[in-house]
Amino acid sequence: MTSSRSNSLEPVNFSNWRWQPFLEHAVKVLQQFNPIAYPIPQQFLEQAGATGSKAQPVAVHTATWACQTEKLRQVRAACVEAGAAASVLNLVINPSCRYDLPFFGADLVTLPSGHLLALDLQPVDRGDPLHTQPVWNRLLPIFERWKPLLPHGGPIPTEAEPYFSPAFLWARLPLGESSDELIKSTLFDAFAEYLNLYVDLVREAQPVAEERSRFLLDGQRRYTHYRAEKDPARGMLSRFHGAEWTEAYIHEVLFDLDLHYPA
Ligand code: DBV
Repeated sequence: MTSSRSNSLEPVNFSNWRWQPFLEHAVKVLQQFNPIAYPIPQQFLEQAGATGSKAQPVAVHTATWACQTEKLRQVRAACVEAGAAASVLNLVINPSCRYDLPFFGADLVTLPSGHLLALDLQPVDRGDPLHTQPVWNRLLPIFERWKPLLPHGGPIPTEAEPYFSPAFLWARLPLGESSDELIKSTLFDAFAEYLNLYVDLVREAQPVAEERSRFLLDGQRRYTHYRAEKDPARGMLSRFHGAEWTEAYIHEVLFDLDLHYPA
């Protein structure tokens, strides 16, 4: 359980949360960019709920960590802790459209049915080699080293393909001690390497011209609309916190680009 959080830069701190070291690592690595808090309404900074049965309710806590920097429009982590029912870290780094950068996306999900692990530097416009090649040339060798160490997660919808890179690291693991080990060692190291490359790209990025920036914004919109529309967490979050809270969380916090760049 968190003590009451007053702003989005305060680290989320659930006791015994599987993903705590991952979030803490990301927060630490981002310090070099002098982040400031990203405004998050109190009901989304932390929210308590319940799942399970009336007779045996399971407490649920959902919290948001978020920051912004000159080159990163919004960095946000959706954190869910619900004991055996669910444990999630969904981290998305949304770059400013003034910089030719991909998104960083991590979806680390533990459910009673197993672990679902997704890591990628996701393109803003997959069809533009000027945007993708400089990233993929550096990301693919990293992907090739980790891919054989994690069991593949199976097919993803073809309509989702434009939003992923060919270095999408995607795994499903059963619950159990050997998966716990794999997550703590292999997955953590893969996460750190993907993030490390992303941070290098951010450091190197130079502002783009106005026209390029409009092109990048268009791609960011397509990605954001897709993620908001297809958010796989919608069902789970609605069970935990209600449909109204969940829709507001998705559109006003998790995928909020349109609020800041109205069409
Ligand atoms: N996913 C989110 C947010 C979550 C979240 C904001 C707050 O975008 C959790 C939580 N993802 C979440 C949950 C599930 C998934 C599944 C709870 C399980 C849904 C269920 O089984 O009920 C990657 N995540 C998935 C799936 C994919 C991804 C492909 C499986 C979808 C399916 O089986 O229908 N999400 C996808 C992805 C990124 C991402 C690649 C970025 C790297 O964030």
